[in-house]
Amino acid sequence: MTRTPAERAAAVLAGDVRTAARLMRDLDDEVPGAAETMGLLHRHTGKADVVGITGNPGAGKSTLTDQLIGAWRARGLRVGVVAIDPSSPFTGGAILGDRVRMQRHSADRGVFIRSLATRGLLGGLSRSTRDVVNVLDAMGFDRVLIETVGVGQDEVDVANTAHCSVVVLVPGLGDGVQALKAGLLEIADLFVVNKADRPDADRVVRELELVLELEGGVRHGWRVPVLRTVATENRGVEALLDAVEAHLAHLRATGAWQTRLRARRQGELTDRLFHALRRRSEAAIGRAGGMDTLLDRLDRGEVGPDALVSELLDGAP
Ligand SMILES: Nc1nc2c(ncn2[C@@H]2O[C@H](COP(=O)(O)OP(=O)(O)OP(=O)(O)O)[C@@H](O)[C@H]2O)c(=O)[nH]1
Ligand SMILES: [Mg+2]
Repeated sequence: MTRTPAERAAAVLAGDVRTAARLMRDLDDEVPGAAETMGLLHRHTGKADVVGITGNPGAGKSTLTDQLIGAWRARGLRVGVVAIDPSSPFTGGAILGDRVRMQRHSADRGVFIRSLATRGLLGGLSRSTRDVVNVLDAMGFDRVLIETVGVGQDEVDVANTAHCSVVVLVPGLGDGVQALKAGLLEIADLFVVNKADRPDADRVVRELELVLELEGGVRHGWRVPVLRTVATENRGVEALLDAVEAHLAHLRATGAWQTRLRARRQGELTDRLFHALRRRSEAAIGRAGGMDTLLDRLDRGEVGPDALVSELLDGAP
């Protein structure tokens, strides 16, 4: 049963979950026609509020995500989730864990959960993530949550994709100063100290508040709050949700919401451009007889590297 891109796009817009899931996979695998379908959907994006949730492995991000889904659903909002598994793409352990953890929402048509394995490829993760976010956005989900482990570039990419970035810390693992070191202060719109049932929680909150005070703690007129949650007991979740919603309202009131959407579009465009250029380069190298042939020509002094780049890329399809 092959359908045209227009038919698939229409099905996704009508909320057909299976077609959407299939499209996400096809985009990932660069199956012909998938990009065209996404092209048709793109003008239906730019409506959802995108929320990033990041933090150390085991900080409780998935448990918190699960509770946030429940809380948003209780307020009548539809929620899409992208859970990014940073571990090996082969084990899939964490993905399975997330599926089980968020299972209670599996029969709810107002919830769509998609897990992604990170890719070794340059920009692979952010491209897949952005695709999934865009499909969920086009489908009309009110909130799209991206769960990712706080590891370097990924969390920065997610921060650039999200309207609101929630950074989860836990007592014992790291303190406020550590957050500062990790560069998390620059990306956090909200801090959550999860596992607040543990003894050191108050100290972490105080330290973090101190660091925020020293650093100003106010970004674009928004005072970055520090909240406490016990995700496993659903404690503090309503307050967290209120804070996220307050931040989103602040963004809308100040026009920053559109600025962040534009930053997301820019990331998407440059990602795709670099990806396309990489593809083009690889194809050109192939047509020229492979890397060794090119290196031989350089060795013989026939041509310099810059001239070779021009030769390879100019006029290439
Ligand atoms: N005591 C306590 N345990 C918690 C709390 N929140 C989560 N946990 C537990 O911490 C463990 C990790 O929780 P996850 O939600 O899987 O954490 P995660 O950040 O999604 O982990 P990764 O996706 O593997 O990075 C689980 O055993 C949870 O039950 C909490 O508030 N208090
Ligand atoms: Mg998780």
